[in-house]
Amino acid sequence: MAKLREDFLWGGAVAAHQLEGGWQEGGKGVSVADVMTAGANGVERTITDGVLPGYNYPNHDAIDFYHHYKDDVKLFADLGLKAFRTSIAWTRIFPNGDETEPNEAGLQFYDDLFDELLKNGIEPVITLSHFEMPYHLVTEYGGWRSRKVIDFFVRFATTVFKRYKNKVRYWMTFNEINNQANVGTEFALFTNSGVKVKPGEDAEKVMYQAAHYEVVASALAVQIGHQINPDFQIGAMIAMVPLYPISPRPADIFKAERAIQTRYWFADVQANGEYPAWLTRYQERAGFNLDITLEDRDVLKQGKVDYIGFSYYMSNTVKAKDDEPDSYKYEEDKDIVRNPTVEASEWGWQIDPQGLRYAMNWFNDRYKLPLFIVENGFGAIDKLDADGHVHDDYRVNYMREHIEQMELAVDVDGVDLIGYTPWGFIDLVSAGTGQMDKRYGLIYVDKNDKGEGTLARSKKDSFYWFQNVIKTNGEDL
Ligand code: P53
Repeated sequence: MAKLREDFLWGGAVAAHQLEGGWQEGGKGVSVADVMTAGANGVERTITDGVLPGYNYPNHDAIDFYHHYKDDVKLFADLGLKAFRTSIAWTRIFPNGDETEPNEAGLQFYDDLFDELLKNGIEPVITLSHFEMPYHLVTEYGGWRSRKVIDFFVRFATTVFKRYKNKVRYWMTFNEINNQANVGTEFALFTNSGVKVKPGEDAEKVMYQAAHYEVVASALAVQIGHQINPDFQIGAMIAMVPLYPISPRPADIFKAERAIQTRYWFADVQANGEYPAWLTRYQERAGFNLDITLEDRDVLKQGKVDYIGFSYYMSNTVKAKDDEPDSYKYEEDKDIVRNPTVEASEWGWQIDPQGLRYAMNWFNDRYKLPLFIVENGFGAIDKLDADGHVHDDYRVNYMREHIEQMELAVDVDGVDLIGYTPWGFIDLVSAGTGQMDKRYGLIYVDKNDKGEGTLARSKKDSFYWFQNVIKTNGEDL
């Protein structure tokens, strides 16, 4: 089967704050990830007011990639990776976010890392903002509530586009920009936008404003990036969780449609260059009175993305309330119901390989842009055998079934796919829970939730399996 592109980017994905550590090395500033404590399965992470004594902040040291990257890149080359997706920690380049001059030590770190990757035949794929904006921008400007942050982001983007214009070709602006559609929990708005909702505030209104400034900033970055290097491919990055109706009842079907619109309008704006009609009406009717200017609308039109990067882990299912308002409002924390036809992981993430093929067709029909699967994977508690090895057949099964569906979407459905970079292919800190023991890796890292361990790296069974998948360009699964 397969029929993937000859230059298909088999890779692996991580984010700076989840693996680098070195939170104060090389002049790095404090990021939003640095003020989030370790949670647990079912226990949310706490967002503290700055870095306080007595708390466990797992991102501070993470897996210390900052000091291990040379050896780690050798392992990545051994795995056969053609691409390595990471982010540039904004706080290494602009420690507070609002400086006018960048921090040279931070820029040099990524020069060294990218050189090491390229020397090993691995192409860096870069996310500009992956849940790690400078914390100073939160305390001084309220995060993306402020229009000023557009300028700070654009300065950051311009700086790294110029510096790495001959080393990086594939970029993404904001990681999972659409997570914040879920305004019912504090996690997404804080990690996406550095926004804390105040008592009495309408979280939805705050989200729509912050997200608007982000899509404008993203469109500006696309325009500027193309001026700096016309070969740049600059993508959106969307957390794709297909939303199915629980039944064929028309109200459930329409509820699912509204849920999809609510979660994916971000991609509509980034790919089509304009807001969808339903959302403009929704915002007007709600009386949000947002700061969206004619000039902004023009920027959006001129800054459409080149491709859609997306993560895919699971699907969800929704059910209409008995008394839906005319707007058919979708509230992610309330409207999701268990899908009885699929299994779920220990964290309740519903396993649905076919949903990946569905998602690829959906994106393709809607945007007609190349796709890039920049995250997929299975979080699990791994057990070491007597010899210290991890036999993770459950992870191999998950990846095999997803890659099969991915190949059907390419081969049978004609989707144009750039690459596949499984998430956390080296164990790292979980974004959602701050755990180390929720592992996605093909490479094991000896560190546990308490922070104990030697940090030694070792290959799991899935490493050897994926090595062969890459070697055969997806023919041998
Ligand atoms: P963790 C929610 C739903 C889907 C993807 O997630 C998500 C989240 C946020 O938790 O995040 C992405 O570590 C994200 C990564 C993250 C990965 O998925 O919570 O881009 O930073 O680590 C897996 O298990």
